[in-house]
Amino acid sequence: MTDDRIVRTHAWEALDSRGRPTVACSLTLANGARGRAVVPSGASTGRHEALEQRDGGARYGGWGVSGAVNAVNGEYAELIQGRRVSDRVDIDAAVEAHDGTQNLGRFGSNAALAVSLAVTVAHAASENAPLWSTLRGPRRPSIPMPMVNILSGGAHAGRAVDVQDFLAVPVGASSFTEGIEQVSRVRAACARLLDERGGWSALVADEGGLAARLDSNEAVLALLADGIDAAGFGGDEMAIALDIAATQLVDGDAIVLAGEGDRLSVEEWIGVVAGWTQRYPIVSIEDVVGEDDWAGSRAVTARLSHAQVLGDDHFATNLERVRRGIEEESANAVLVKVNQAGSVSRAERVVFEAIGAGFETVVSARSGDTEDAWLADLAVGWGAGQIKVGSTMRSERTAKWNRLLELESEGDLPFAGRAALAGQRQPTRVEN
Ligand code: 2PG
Ligand code: MG
Repeated sequence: MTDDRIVRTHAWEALDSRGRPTVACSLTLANGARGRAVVPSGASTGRHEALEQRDGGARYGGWGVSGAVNAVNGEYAELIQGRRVSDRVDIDAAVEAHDGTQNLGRFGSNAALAVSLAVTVAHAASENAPLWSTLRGPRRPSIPMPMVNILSGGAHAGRAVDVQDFLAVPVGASSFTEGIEQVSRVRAACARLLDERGGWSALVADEGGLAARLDSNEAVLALLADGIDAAGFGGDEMAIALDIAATQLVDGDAIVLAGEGDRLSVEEWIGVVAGWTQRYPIVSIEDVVGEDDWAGSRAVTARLSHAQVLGDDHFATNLERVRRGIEEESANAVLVKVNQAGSVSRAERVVFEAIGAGFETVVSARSGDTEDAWLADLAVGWGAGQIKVGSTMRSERTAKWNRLLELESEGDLPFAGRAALAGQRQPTRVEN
């Protein structure tokens, strides 16, 4: 084995797709290999996520990360100097121990993750192997099924409507390449319909989707279903996924739909969402109730288990929460975000645990993301089955799609296909 010890660590403040600072890190190894990675950041962040460090003060409106960058260049550079990147799990553990807090908030999860990602990338470079092939997963590597944002509301679109993400899933596609082409036709059809219905398709939300300023959540859902029809697809070819991001809608015991002037009990709200799943070809639904509403989450899973019931803020890529969710059946799938976990190996453990228990996994980008494409390789290498990155435009989104297109074009990896979704049902649209 060539000498894969770390000889130089260098971090700097870069910008994410929202123009906010984020941590970037580059490592150089004794054998000359390098690894470089940039960390993403969310908008609708959960309470149980690992904690980013932000500077506060006047620079960048308080969003600066110079403190986290200094931690990497100081504390962490010293800690990892001379360590072998092939011991990446041990390096993650050493960084976590050095921070000493569960949420990595002392030096910042953005600092810890920058190191973890750069080590993972440097390891692949040192092996002269593609990143995906150097990862360990519970299943064989595969090209994931994409879940693609078409219309946005919530925290990603100035609360145009309450529901955060309206996504298309190309369930009939026989390859990733075919699926992305099909979804891009759906987006174009939805853009035309949005203009006809009083929206403005030139307004693009945080993840490259259409900012959906319509009268109600259901009006947006209906627009997506109509766009799928207009693009020529049936419900068995192109299905819908929703991310409600309901933690953002919780007020005490109620769910508040500000756009519609409605205040509902959790039970009433679950009834509304269940109605949608009957009228529209919805195959996956994320964070229907608040992140800590375990009883509500169990009720959602019991009622909607014909679909994939996905926990994002609810699990926060946290092993303990995922274990409890498996035990209590508070979902049947886990959204996996490495920056919620704070390290690649923590996220990896969540993927193992979830798949081992018969849950499915969706590897996800953040609303604040970058041109870096490591996420695509993580999803492939872990055999996660599904990936959610945003829409089919804006380079921080297409960087990941483009990496998957590249990997599929090489011809060695199978496409996970619709079998990757939990809670399989035949999606159909019911006319009222
Ligand atoms: C989500 C993500 C990505 P954010 O809620 O699933 O869409 O959003 O990164 O803002 O948490
Ligand atoms: Mg979410």
